[in-house]
Amino acid sequence: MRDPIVELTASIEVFPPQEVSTVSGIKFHDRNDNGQRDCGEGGLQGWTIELWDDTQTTIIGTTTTASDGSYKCEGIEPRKYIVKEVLQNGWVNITPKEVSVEVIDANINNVNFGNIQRISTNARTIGYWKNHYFPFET
Ligand SMILES: [Ca+2]
Repeated sequence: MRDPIVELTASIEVFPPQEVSTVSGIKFHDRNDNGQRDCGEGGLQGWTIELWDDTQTTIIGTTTTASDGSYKCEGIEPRKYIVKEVLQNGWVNITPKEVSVEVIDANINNVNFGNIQRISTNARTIGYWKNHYFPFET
């Protein structure tokens, strides 16, 4: 074997691509006040959904629900987030207003928010009374 005339060496650093993911869900009118989306419970359009960092000091972004109530926060980096709904006047949240999610290497779906409409301070929708039997429950 011959000796090389010139010996070349090189190093290449390869970084993994920055993973980006999606957090999505549905905002729906929880007409029967059970915290779940049932048949016939439509989406709520035009509601603001906020994406915060997990310390809730920095807002990462906002989006608005579409006509079917869906929303999607795309292109986010892996970390923990808080997803919040912004309540509108006359509505009350049935599901938690804030949901903590940890994006690792996959999309997070089904971060859903259910709301009912209040007619007055103590009023509930007809659906509420189908599921709650006064005076046995408070
Ligand atoms: Ca429901």
